[in-house]
Amino acid sequence: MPAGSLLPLFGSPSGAGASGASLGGGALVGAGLRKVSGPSGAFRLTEKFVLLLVFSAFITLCFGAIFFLPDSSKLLSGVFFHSTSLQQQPPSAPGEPHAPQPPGAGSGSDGGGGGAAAAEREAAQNLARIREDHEQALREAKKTLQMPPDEIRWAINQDKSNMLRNWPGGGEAGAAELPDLPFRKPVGAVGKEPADPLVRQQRAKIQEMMKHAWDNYKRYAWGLNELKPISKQGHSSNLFGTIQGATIVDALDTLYIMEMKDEFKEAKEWVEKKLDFNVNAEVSVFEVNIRFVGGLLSAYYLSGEEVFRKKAVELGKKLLPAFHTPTGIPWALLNIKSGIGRNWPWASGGSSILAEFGTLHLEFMHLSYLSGNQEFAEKVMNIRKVLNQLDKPEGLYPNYLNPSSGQWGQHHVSVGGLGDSFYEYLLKAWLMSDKNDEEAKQMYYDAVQSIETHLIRKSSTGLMYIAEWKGGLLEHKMGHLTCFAGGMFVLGADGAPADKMERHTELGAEIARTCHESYDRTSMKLGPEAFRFDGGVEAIATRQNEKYYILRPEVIETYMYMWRITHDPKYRQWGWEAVEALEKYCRVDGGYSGVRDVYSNHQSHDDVQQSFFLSETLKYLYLLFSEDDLLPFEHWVFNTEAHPLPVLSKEEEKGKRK
Ligand code: DMJ
Repeated sequence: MPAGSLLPLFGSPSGAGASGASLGGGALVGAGLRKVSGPSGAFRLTEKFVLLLVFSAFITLCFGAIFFLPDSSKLLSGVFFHSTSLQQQPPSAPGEPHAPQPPGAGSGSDGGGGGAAAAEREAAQNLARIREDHEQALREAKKTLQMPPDEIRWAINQDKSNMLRNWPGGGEAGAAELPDLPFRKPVGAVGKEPADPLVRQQRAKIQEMMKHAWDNYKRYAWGLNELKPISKQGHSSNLFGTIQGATIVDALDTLYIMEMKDEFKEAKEWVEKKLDFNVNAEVSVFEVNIRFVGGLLSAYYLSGEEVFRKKAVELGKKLLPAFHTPTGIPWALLNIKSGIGRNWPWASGGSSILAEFGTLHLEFMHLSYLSGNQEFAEKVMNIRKVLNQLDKPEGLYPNYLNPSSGQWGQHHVSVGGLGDSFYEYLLKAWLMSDKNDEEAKQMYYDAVQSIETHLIRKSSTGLMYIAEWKGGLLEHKMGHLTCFAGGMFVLGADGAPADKMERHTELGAEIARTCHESYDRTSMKLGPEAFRFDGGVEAIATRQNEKYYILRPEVIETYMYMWRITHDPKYRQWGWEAVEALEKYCRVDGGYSGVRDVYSNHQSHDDVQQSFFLSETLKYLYLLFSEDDLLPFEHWVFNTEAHPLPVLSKEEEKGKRK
């Protein structure tokens, strides 16, 4: 809806009964105006009464709008300085026809007539404009009043977004006009050499792996999203539409912390010259956020290079139309040119996915901080509000939520795919807020309590696992993705209620052990996509389509958190086993590839070097073999793609700069 329609939207609720009744007579209002402006004549009592009603409604509308509109200056200019505002009408919303222009509007010519005639013509034109606009406003008000309340809320939100379109630093020129922001010197952006010579060597080996992955990407797929290391060409996934360069953006911070300076420099130059978001592309909002926005934010916070801030904000702004739904729960897919969103066709009843809309918080809070605009933060805080208003079955969050009705879809719950990073972001929202975001903290620990009660089980030999919940029934299966939870539990142990702290560390350690078993029970010593605890097996994949490994990081991520917090040497040992397996089965001439069956002795490669192998798997391995001074947890929180984001103080979160 165009910004010009603010008047009816805000005017109608303020005048409820009276304006509702009078607005219902749009045709009468028009007739009344014609009578007033026509040749003089006597009015009958009923006509006078109607006129009085019309005028009082109009005055009520104006006053209502003046006093209740958040930005009354807009209204004043709209109502009282009308000819100017008409000439500057905003474009209609996509798909909506342009508002009708009165004859002659915007024409600078007086038609060559004399002064008096010109003045009369102008007066008539002004009157016509006022009348047309007034009628248009009444028509829209009437339409608005007939909408169901959900749609009214949605329309109001859309109007607010339109108003905010011109926020500081956010014009069409993109982020070129971003406010000045003194660069905060990053803490622990590079660490000291490990004291132990063996660990030093191991860490150097991981750096060499990064070099192999990067050099081959550069050689065969430079500028494309990912590398096909066997066929030695580019790989494009539909997650990013026609946005290019996923591997470059995802790898930036890993290159930086590994002190691969030349590679970082060439990556930065590519971002400067080639990274382009002005494309007609339908993208996954979640994937673009965690990889591109997250990668750019981290690159900025580590290096201080303004280009990364500018690009992150530019892209963040392109994602905002995804939130134009009746509830503000974003669409999963968005065309970043048209701003049209939709959900995955396979998602339960047109739902958005918990792990997707629940994994925007960290990045969006930083976008607000870096741009000085609160809209990003408001969007994600609204998601939380919607979630808080809903009943949760047994305190659990189903994976599907309908963005139009605001109701849950199927009652499936998972700490793996479709649910995982929502829980991660609750904990990390609290940590990233310097432990001020009490609401996130409460939601996180309550959620873990329900997960523990309803999903966490032990196998007959004592392996702890997190099952999936399908409408109250448990499926005794755990995904590779779920293995990240070990790291999350131990990271959150410190903030848990006093009587639960040890339990959270124990949960982390037990999940790490189970996930290690899932690796150890394969031929390749790499973990399957999913493993089961039924039909007589434990931590083993039983279905052929669950036996693959695509270079995922979650198990190594958990080793890294467990190591940092407990310093138990077994986590480095397990991490090293993974390095050896990766070298043996996934490394090929052209980079690193996933494998189709981790239980087989014959390598069958899937021919994809995932961008998260560089951003996550190799970064977590490097951190596992580094000292704790590299990206210390008191100062940094990792997004779900392992991009480090600095902790923001209370003032910074509110947009104030230090
Ligand atoms: C990554 O893109 C992110 O970690 C995401 O949250 C889930 N899966 C992949 C890696 O497995």
